[in-house]
This record gives sequence, C-alpha cells and structure tokens, in this order.
Amino acid sequence: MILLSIRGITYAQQSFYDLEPDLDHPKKLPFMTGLIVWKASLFYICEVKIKPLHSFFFSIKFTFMKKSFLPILTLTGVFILFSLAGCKPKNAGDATGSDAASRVYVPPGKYDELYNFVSGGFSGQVSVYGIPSGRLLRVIPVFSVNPESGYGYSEETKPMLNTSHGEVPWGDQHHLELSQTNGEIDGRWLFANENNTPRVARIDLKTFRTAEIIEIPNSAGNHSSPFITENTEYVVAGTRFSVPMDYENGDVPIDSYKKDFKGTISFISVSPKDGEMKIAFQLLLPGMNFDLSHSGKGPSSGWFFFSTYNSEQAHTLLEVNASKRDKDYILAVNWKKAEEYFKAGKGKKVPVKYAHNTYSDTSHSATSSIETESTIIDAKDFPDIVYMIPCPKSPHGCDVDPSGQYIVGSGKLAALIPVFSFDKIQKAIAAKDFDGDYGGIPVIKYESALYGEVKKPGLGPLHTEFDGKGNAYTTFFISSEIVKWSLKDLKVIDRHATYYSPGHLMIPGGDTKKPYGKYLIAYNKITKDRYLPTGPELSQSAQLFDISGDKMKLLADYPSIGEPHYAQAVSAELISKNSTKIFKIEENKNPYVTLGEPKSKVVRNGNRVDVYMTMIRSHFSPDNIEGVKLGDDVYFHLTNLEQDWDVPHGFAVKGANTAELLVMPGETQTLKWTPQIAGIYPIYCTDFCSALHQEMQGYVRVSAKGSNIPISFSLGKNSEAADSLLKK
Ligand code: K7E
Ligand code: CUA
Repeated sequence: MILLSIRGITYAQQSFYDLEPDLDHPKKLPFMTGLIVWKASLFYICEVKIKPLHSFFFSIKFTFMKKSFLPILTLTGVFILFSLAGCKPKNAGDATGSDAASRVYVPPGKYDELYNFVSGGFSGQVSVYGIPSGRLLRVIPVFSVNPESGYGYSEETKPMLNTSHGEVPWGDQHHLELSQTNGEIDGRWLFANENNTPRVARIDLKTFRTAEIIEIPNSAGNHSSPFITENTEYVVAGTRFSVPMDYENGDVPIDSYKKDFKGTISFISVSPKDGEMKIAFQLLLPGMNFDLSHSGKGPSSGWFFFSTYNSEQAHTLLEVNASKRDKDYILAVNWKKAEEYFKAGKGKKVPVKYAHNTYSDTSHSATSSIETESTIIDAKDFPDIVYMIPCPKSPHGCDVDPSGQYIVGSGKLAALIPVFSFDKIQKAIAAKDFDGDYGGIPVIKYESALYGEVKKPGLGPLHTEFDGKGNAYTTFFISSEIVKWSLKDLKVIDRHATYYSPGHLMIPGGDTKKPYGKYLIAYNKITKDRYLPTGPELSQSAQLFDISGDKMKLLADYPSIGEPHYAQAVSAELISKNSTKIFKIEENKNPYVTLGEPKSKVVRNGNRVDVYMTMIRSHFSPDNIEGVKLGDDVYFHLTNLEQDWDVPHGFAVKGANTAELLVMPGETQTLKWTPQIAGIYPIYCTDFCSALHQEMQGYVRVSAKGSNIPISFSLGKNSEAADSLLKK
C-alpha cells in the first residue's frame, strides 16, 4: 500500500513538473506529501465513505473506486495538482514577453483591431472590449436592468424583461454567438442566452442594443445555448436541468426524475431578413443534463452536437451521483432531418406559455406578447434524428473544428480529450454500429466514432477553440493552463499557465470556418493575486495571448464585468462601418414623441399626467410644471431633439424610485413617477452635455390631493406674479 502511495506521489509530481515547470512548489511539498500518504492509505483501507477533504477529490474517488491502485495514483495526482494550482508561479509578474506592451498598445485616438463581446455571467449583461488594448468600450444591458441607461426602467424597455413568470429584472448570461453566413461571422447580430429563466436574446450590432428576447418553454437552465447553424437558420437552446414538461403536471415527487423529468433541445428559427426569432420545434429527450453545443459545418452542416452529463439521472448530490459512470454522451443531432419531420407536420402541438419581446428602433418601444403553443418532436419516435456517442467523464465543452470534421468533447473529470470524427460517426450510423440504446436513442460505439484521444493533456479540460492552422487550444481548469495540440496527430504542442483556472477561451472566429489565429483570450474564474486587492471580492479576469507563433505568448490581463463565460470577437471593420450614430427624429414613431419644442405640453387625464418634454442643449421644454397632485402618476415622455452623434441627455426627478433615463439623439423614452409628498421637485439633466449642462434643469410643483391648482407649464417665462415680485 505504501509502495503504491509513493508511486502515486511520484506519478503526480512528475505530471506536475511536466505541466508546470515554473511553479514555486518546495515549501508546500513536505506538507503535501504527508497529506497524500495519509489520504492514500485512508482510501486504500476503507474504500468506502470517507468525509471528503475536497469535494472534487471525492467525486473522482467515487468514480475510480474498486479499480485496484489506479484510484490512488489518479487521486494523489489530482490532489497535488489541485492544491498547488493556487501556488504563485515564480515569474507570474513578468510572464509576458518584452515586446508585449507594444503588441497591446493602441495609441490615443487610434482604434482597436477587434471587437470582443464577453458574456457577463451573473450580471446578466454583455460587455464589449477592444482588442488588443483590452479597453472596455461598452456594457450592453440584455437580461438585467441597467442604471446607466435606464434599460428595464423606462416604460418603453420594461416589456423586454417580461416572461411567463412576470418581470424578471436580472438574469445569468453565459454564452454568445455572432450571426454567421456560410460559416463565417457576418456582423449583423449577437445572440445571448439566459440560463436561469430560459431565454435567448438577439442584440442588433448596428445599435449595440437588445432587439429581441424570446423565452424557452419546456426548459430549465438554458445552458447549451445560443449556438447557431452555419447560416443562422436556427439558434439552439438545450436544457441544463431536465424537468417535467410545461404541458404536463409538474407537481410530482422529485424522486420521480427517471419517469417524469425530460430534457429538450429547442430550435429557434431566425428570419434572414430582420433576425426575428421564433420557436420552430423542440426535440424531446431523455432526462439528463445538456451542457454545451456547437453546430456542424462543411461536411457536418445539418448536424448539431451537444455534450450531456448525468446520464445516471441523479436528482440529488450530483457531484457524486452524476459522476459514477465512466462515460456520458455527446449527442449528434441531424437537425435537417428533424426540420423535415417538423415541416411534414410530424410534431405534436402542445400548450405552453412563453414571452416574446421585441424592441423597435422607430417606435423606440418594446412590446411583449405571450405565445401559447409549441411543437414537440419526441426523439425516440424518430430513429434517424438523434444518436448518442459515449464520451468520457461528464463532458462539458463540445466543439467542432473549422473543417467540420472533428468534434471535441471535454470531460471535466477526464485525463484525456476524445476527438470524434464526423465521417466515422456517419459510417457507424450507416452500419448500425450501435451499442444498445439510451432511453430509446441509439448509442454509437465509442471506438466507432472516435478519431483519437489527446493523451495526458492536463487536468479538467473545459473548452476548445481553433486557430484555423490545424491547431486546437483547450482550457484546463484544474491544472490552470491552456494547452495547444495538433488536430492531425493529437499531440500536445505547447502549454501556457493561466492565472488562474480558466473556463472558456476564445479565438476570434474560433468556432467558425475561418478563425483569426492571431489572438487567444482566456477567461479566468479565479484572480487571486493578479490585481490590487479590493476586499473579499475580486473581479474575474481575461488574459490575452499572442498565438501567431509556435509558442503562446501572454500579452496582457485585465478585469472583466460579472463572470465571463463564452465570448466572441470579430474584426472591428465588419461592425463599425454599420454603427448607428443617431436616430432620425423624423422617423420617430413613438406615440409620445414631441416633434419640436413648440409641441411640448402637459396633459391631465384623471389622475394620469403626461408630460411631453423635449431636450436640447441646454434646456428642457417645459422646465416649469405646476398642477401635479398627490395620487397622480406622472409620465415624463422625453424626446431628445439633438441630431448629433454622442449627445445624449439624461433626466432625473427627485424621489423617483426608478432610475434616471439616458435618451439618445432622436429617441423618446418615458419615466413614470409617482410623487409621495407635496412640494417642489427639481428635475435635471444627468449627462454632461454642454458647457451649460449644469443649467439644464427645472422644477415640478406637487400639490395636495384635493388642491385646485390647474395644470400649467412654461419655459423661459415668468408668471405675472413672479414678474411683479421681481419689479419690487
Ligand atoms: Cu463552461 Cu456556462 Cu460555458 Cu462557464 S460554462 S466556463
Ligand atoms: Cu443635457 Cu446635460
């Protein structure tokens, strides 16, 4: 036993040196060794229920249990690596090449080469960076209200956050995908998913605004989303959580999982003309967790690939119970076939409820409607739509190379990377080279689909992108590094430490037919000592690498907003040339628009007061309002009359319990305000718009409930009473 433990330590140390030659380990090693011997013997003797020192450790143990000394070797290896992953590399501070600064330096007044769109995770937003500078250009509110612009607070944008559960003001945003034509980024739209209350958004890249949000019925934890087909025909959305379907009784015992819980993959069609989304059909699948996906391309266009885990169908303590089987599955979905069945009316129409919200750039308003029907195609009834491919150890990432031939699965608990071949998958299907079925879905034999395995690449592979030069780059969460390997012979070519524990990585166009293999960005989960401490919470970080040569070179790191998961990047030119600068005032179709100062007015209707107000440098019209009474709801309809780029005006009124609003040139936005106390309320512009911005202000008088002060409004005029006072 001791011998085995020692072998375990040696093995682990060796792999550790292989992986991280620079790490400053000696201080930790004696302590670690003791711990490992202790743990190894404990495992060997007991072989059952031991309080885990670390939950990850525990799950691995469980999986490998009862396989002689293999567990000890693996465990000690993982443990050493995991424990040391937090060690600070000797040269962490100067890990960049001497020319790094010049590679990321964008001189003042010059533009970045690329736009980088980065998911905001639990912030529910999307941020936009310039690459290579790493400068933050904008935060786009998508699934979360935004105090900067008033998104989700203005009457016009509130409907964007409507769902079948009512208004959901914050979301969890993980993945982004730029629209494509022929497998290349076309610069029209950016799609974003929301995990928690399943939704998919489309962002218009002319305005950098959320144009549409569609909710996904029969779904929970919309994680394998919003990946798209080669020509943006469909955006897919797969359930992370299996649940009872919306059209069935969901009030069932949780332990009826195996019987009542199902997974779905939704195909959302995208109109090629204006991008409008529609849920076309939903594939019904056995209950388990669907994780990530990517569409096929080239030879595999017409197919979609999804990683799944929890084929154990566990509903409690998944870290153990969903890690028991040696392999879970990658799903190969023939979506062209499924579409054929759908168009032939083979699906089953079911009653559901989901919101569909769209924003118009002419009415400057969103509308939300509730849809009530969806079409379900039960995969097990159509034997030629879905196939399952065994994939080692709880796969997470599922990535397709630029040629469309290779599908890479990344088992979070695996010590290798399996690469599947599309040709072999097709041959196996034709030859019915199956190994039984899973929930009625044929399972292709692992070897029959496998192109090969990348051996000993690192620990905890998560996501892979491609450089278009025959190389793949995979993030390793546990061993905290990016590993470059060759698609041709599956040999590891290079590895570089990340600081620390990367999740996704991104190469511009790295999941398309035409990657731009100059840069790679790792999005790291743990920041630790990289920046000045900011209390218990540190921002997550992005790290930019130069991958134009044989060896990866770290160029820069910079903080990110929320938690970055997936990201996309594209040549700036493709997007900047179409960027909207103003909204034309003559095209403003908002029902509450005020087309010119003379048209501004205040109108009472019962206890509703509508203020038609204009904004221009540097005043509001009107700027004095009287006659508002307690019990009134006041709607400030603000039209920015400017027709110049980059001249927004803001609006705030004392006591308003929503945000202030920022109104773009030519746009109309409405703030609802319900004053609570009689008195005088200042209003002012919140965006420094001109030299006399501080003068852009006014007053609203609020009177008691039964008062008989009539509505009046003015700009630049004193009342007779005021004038006579002035004369005295
Ligand atoms: Cu790996 Cu939600 Cu794409 Cu994050 S997920 S890392
Ligand atoms: Cu308008 Cu400041």
